[in-house]
Amino acid sequence: MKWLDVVAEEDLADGAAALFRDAFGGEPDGVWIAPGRVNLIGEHIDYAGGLVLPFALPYATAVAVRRREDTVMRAVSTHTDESWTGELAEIGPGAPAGWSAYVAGVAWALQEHGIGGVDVAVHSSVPVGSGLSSSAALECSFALALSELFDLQLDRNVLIEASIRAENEIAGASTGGMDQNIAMSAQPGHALLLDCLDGSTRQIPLDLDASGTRLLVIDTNAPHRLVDGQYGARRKSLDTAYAELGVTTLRGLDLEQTVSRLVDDTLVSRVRHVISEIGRVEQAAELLDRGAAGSELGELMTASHRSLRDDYEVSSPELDSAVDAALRAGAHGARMTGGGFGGSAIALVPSDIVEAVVVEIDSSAARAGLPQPTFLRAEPAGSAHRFF
Ligand code: GAF
Repeated sequence: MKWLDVVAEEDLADGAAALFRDAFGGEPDGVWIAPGRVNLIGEHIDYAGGLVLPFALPYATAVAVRRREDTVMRAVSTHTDESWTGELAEIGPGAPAGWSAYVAGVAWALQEHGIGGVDVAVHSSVPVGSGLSSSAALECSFALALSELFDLQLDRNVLIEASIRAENEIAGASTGGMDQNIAMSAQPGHALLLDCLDGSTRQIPLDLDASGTRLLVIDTNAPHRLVDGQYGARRKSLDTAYAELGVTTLRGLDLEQTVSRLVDDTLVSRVRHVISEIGRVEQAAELLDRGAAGSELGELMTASHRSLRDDYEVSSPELDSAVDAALRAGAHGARMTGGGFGGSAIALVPSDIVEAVVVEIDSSAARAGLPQPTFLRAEPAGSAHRFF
């Protein structure tokens, strides 16, 4: 069984600072850290004005950053030999491409607030391409770094918006904003109920121990891609549904009445997912308010997965295998988490059967000839901050 160890913040920061010295010489001005996330429930509805319930993971990204006297930006990472050097003024949609779009994009989005050139070195324990929000962890750690280094005095909401613009406009991933919100707003021991219609948030205690449960994160090691056409296609299908229904959001609409007004079967399925998923998040939040993170929450998670698999069609054989195996082995519930099409699943598991569930997921993947999954620990962690 493959487990991914949590890396202590000090070691993450050391890794970023060591790379900084190697690549650029001298010391960084500081190191900033932001977390990856899982979403407990409320999937593919942030861009539809829905409710989502993510929490931050103890896996995170560190950026070591130093101001420059000019308008050049240089970016390096321990994850790849691919580095980037460019002028701030050269940054725009599609330029640069690849991983550096996420940092360059943040600099681009904050330029109007008065930033100059920087050198940045990245080191992360969030697995890349696993649907655990490595991109938002990178954007948000760097956005906070720029804000503090250039004394921009910006509210976190402005940094969230800048991070979203970096991802949407420069990296070309039309994502919805949940990931940047949780990276900037997470509190240890809590999930964040985020209302994507009005932007309001509520911290909800997530005490898994008190419910005798553990949340297992299963990285299927099947890479997920948000910049290919499928994610954008789901967003477009909702736009078509809004136009046919004459609405700007599906929030608050009655499921049966709404789908009866649609002709196209695919649109019916997409809309059914969105409206039913919003209802499941409301129920999940009520359960957590009562401190009940057990079997009822698990049932909602499994229903969410079925809806994502059958109605929204964003699951994959690897995700379905992990979810089915977890349920067979006695998990209270399981679902894909994040954008889907590969990536990660989560399972809510009675504490005393974690090992049995892990074994069943692992051996099911092997029997089906799928990649061996990696298991991660999921205690709700805190938000982006300066390490030194
Ligand atoms: C990705 C996106 F970045 C989020 O905005 C969200 O839409 C999620 O997929 C699906 O819920 O993580």
